[in-house]
Amino acid sequence: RPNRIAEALRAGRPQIGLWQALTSPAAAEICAGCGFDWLLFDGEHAPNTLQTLLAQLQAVAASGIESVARPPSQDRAVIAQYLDLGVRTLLVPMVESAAQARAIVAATRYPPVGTRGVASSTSRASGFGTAPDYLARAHEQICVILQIESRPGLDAIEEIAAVEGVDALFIGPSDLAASLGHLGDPRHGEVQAAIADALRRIAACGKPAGIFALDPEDARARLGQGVLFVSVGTDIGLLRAGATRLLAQVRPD
Ligand code: 3PY
Repeated sequence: RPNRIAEALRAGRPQIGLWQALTSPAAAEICAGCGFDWLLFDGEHAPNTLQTLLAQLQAVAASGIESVARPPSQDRAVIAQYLDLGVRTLLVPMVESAAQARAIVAATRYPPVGTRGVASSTSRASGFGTAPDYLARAHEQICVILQIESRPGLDAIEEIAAVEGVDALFIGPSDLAASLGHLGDPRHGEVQAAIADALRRIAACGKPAGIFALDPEDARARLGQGVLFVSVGTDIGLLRAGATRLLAQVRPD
């Protein structure tokens, strides 16, 4: 099955997604039926284990939605575990140099091109060893999206974008704000100016860009600017907003 995110990014088609941080297979299954292009399972800032990640991948498999996962780090062993579980699109945090980008891409490719360890019948990705051409063709279905979310990352955009196998660059506004001296204030003018400059430079490199939108208006604006991979909210945010609104509608003042 081709990776529809990779195909869409190459074709310039926007991909709108939702961040899953509850680590709940039921929440993922519900959100998978809502029409988003992708769901992201967050291993960096949500309490996911490999087991909860697997359960969520299984819960959404029947829906056909594309799953994205963010590993907690750039560790090659963790990336291999995510790929073996069947994650095909990776969002890798805090990339700050071409050397890091090369190592991440290498972690997603089998030797001699890369460094990914070979699992056989133990890997869900290969249909537990039943997909005969998995080893030869895995790289065709893997989409590598790297996060630019620090001042060194901004400085290295061109060299990171030039690394073969990098499919898109994704701005993390919260970490970027922190790195630029505006912790907790991603809407600060200096942060927003840095994001605008970063998006222009990513486009000039001919790479698709992604971003974690701050609200629906921000998401629409980013899509209008040609940002293709846009996260528009989180399962936690939706639950909190819905529950708060419901109570306000029925509790007497
Ligand atoms: C950030 O905003 O820093 C992110 O990584 C998205 O959650």
